[in-house]
Amino acid sequence: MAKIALITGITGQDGAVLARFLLEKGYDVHGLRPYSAVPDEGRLSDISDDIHLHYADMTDTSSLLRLVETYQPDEIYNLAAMSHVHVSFDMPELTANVNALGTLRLLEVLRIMGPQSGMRMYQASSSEMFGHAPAPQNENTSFEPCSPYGTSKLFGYWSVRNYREAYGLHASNGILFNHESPLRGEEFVTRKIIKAVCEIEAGQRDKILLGNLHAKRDWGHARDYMRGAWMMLQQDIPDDYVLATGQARSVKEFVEAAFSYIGRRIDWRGQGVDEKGYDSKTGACLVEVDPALFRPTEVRHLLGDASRAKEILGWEPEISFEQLVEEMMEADRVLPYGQTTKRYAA
Ligand code: NAP
Ligand code: F7E
Repeated sequence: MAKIALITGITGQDGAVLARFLLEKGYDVHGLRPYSAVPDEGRLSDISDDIHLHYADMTDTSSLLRLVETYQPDEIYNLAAMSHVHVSFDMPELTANVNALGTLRLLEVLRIMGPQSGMRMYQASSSEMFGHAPAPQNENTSFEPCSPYGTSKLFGYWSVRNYREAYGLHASNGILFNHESPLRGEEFVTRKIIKAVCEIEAGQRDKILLGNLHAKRDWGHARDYMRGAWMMLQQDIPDDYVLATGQARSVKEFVEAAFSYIGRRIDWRGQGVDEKGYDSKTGACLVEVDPALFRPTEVRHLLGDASRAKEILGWEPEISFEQLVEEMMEADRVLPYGQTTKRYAA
């Protein structure tokens, strides 16, 4: 019989990637669909006939309980979150309600179902929990979160560990470093850069405005990371694992990689808010800093050490940084008649 998976956050980047991965493995995939006046199932449009979406919300315990009781999933992937770090400073209470209490609500549902139900849960924990902790970071690094998003995720992380110990639940934390894909939301820096570079190439805009150009992130591919999340739930013993590539690059380096794909080189001049990126051939200004995009506190350097996942799960990333940039550029590149070159298939 097909295994049943329930994905919270199925309409997000990771949910859409994981749903495709699980369908390929023969799972019966169910997803939680929060109510919104304008439902956005864009990322799921090509698999909408193959999955089951149900109205439920991480802030509504009874909706979660009803779903889990009705469909008795073998595996639950808790990916739902208010996931934008900058926005979390503007909406800290909502962030905590969805990310922290939402995880607790789901754990309570699993506690009610009991360990004998055999249900397994994956919790989408984040490298943002490391915050100011020096790089490289692994499972033994102390957490020093510096955003409402980071603190909310840390509550979820510790709740998973506590419920695992207290009630014998099979629940695991994946501490995932940044991972991207063509399905990444446009408000995150990689997709924002990629889209802007494609529009500059097509003559639809002149420049891109960015915040902190010097922050460093360990960027991997969502497909590799969702495979890793699934691998965690195939283990007999639940545990916590870092997934990362072990390579960090600055926002500037990501900008350079995206422009290099369309054959343009960037020369940087100036400092701080006056730092600008110029086309090395034409001298046109292509990148400027907008201080409104700075965060009140910023995680400067994330660099993951995933050796534990490699040793115990046998997980390693398969998609390189260059392949990631190429895939994102190909998906967003604008043809003269206004269509993208390729449709993304996960
Ligand atoms: P995402 O694209 O922002 O997706 C978040 C999902 O959560 C969306 O489906 C969203 O639904 C849903 N959601 C938000 N509030 C909800 C609520 N109250 N009830 C039910 N669903 C709700 O995020 P992602 O990049 O796929 O990330 C997936 C998870 O991994 C998140 O928990 C994120 O915090 C975590 N994470 C991500 C990364 C990364 O680099 N991508 C790294 C570490 C951890 P709508 O579409 O309707 O808004
Ligand atoms: O920012 C800098 C920004 O918003 C990356 C989420 O998936 O990964 C993600 O969080 C860096 C930061 O991702 C802009 O200040 C500069 O240093 O793409 P981001 P994030 O904050 O790292 C973690 C692991 C998660 O768990 C989160 O859910 O880029 N940056 N200029 C900018 N960032 C944005 N968004 N926009 C800019 O214009």
